[in-house]
Amino acid sequence: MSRLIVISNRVSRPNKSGNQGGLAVALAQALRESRGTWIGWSGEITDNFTGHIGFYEDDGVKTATIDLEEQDVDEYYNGYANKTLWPLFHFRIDLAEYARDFEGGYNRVNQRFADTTAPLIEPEDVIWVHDYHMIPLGQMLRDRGHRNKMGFFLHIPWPPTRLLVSLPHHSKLVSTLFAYDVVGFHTEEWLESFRHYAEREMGGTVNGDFITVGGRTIQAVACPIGINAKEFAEAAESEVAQNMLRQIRASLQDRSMIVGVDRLDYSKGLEERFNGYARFLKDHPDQHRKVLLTQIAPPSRGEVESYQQIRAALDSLAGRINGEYSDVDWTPIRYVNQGYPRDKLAGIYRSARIGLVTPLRDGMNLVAKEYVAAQDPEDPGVLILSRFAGAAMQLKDALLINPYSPEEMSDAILRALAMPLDERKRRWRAMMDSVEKQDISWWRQCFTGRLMAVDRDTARVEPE
Ligand code: GDG
Repeated sequence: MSRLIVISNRVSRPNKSGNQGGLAVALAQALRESRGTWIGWSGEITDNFTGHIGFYEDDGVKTATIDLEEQDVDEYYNGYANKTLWPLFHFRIDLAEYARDFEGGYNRVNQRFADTTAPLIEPEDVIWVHDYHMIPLGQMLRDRGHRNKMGFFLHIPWPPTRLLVSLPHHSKLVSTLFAYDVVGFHTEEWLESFRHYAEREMGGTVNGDFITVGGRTIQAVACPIGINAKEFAEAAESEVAQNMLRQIRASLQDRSMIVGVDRLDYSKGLEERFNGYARFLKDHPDQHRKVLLTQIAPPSRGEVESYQQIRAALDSLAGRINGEYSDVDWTPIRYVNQGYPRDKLAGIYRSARIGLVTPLRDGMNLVAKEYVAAQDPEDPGVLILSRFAGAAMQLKDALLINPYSPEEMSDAILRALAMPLDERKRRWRAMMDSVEKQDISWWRQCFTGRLMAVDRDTARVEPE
């Protein structure tokens, strides 16, 4: 078995928090089996970048991390990755900032990763690069002479060509993707947009999964990421989750709870969610006191201004809605800016009659799948899901809504609250089948299966 090298912005070390996400667990398993290494930024700042690598091995998983300079973090991470690419790839060109320094910093840090990683790579290693922070890395490794099998997976949407061309030097960035052998997306929609760009902007030709541009052929595939469904369902049965469930139920006093769980990010549609819920309260005074919304939203990317703004906007919106509708013994929104350990989170999902997942645009959205996996099969809740989440392609038995429409959200909440048990069970079973079948191991296999099968001698023409 070839050794797997995973490269992503951050690495997640097993057992450090005891609270790893599904992606980290899935990659850790593959790394353990192949005696591979996970490489990324340590999250630490250094005064002077030296290329020093911190090597660790936890629970059979090797990690190698580098520290970055403050300017690197400003320009590469907060800058190009999160002020330029993230908003643009989530269709928010109004929020995207184009600055030469950001692009320079992004390329510099990717070169730093290439320099650091290159000596660690053996000829037979298979390299798997993750996400928008690292798009040009594969090309930089090829420039250093590495002929390894290399794959890239994008965890966020691929935007329509008409939006992507607003990025200065877009073709320079996208052309670096053709250094990989396999490029993966969550859904056919994102894949289709990528193909469109390759054809229209690069003069490429598409032949099934293969795209050829300028003599280089790559495979572009859709592999929807999943969760560890079995483990999540077990977590919902755990003592910790059951205690959480009891604690929440006691506080609800027979009211139905709607739950939202999201990083505090404008792409998650939190303002629209609060407005949709407010619309429901306005439309249905008879439902007051019978329902409440618990929104868990741990802050993220707090150094980026648009994230400070969304936080302030939500603080004020939650306050306004609660001010307008609360009574002495009922508050319609419980707005919580802290995160919870996974077991507790599973209990929170399970205690909610409705999972409200309303991103304006989302590569996949794992919360939707976690909500499904955490339900009681005998009395499952209802998932209300934005049609603009990648997950909507698989979870067709959710109540699919347009998150921009407060009316649709209000109607869906009413419908979910009234939904009979047999319909809830039928919808849940269909969704759970999909979540169980296309779980996190399936996803890993979907991508690495393609990558491992690449024949480097025949599958593609080497760059000049
Ligand atoms: C990107 C893409 C794609 C959240 N709050 C807590 C907590 N979380 C966990 C959730 C879930 C994860 O964070 C969030 O995953 P999402 O998929 O919803 O969203 P992003 O963070 O934006 O992830 C997304 C994903 O990459 C994978 O490819 O699906 O489209 O944007 O697992 O549970 N976890 C804990 N406590 C919290 O309070 N423990």
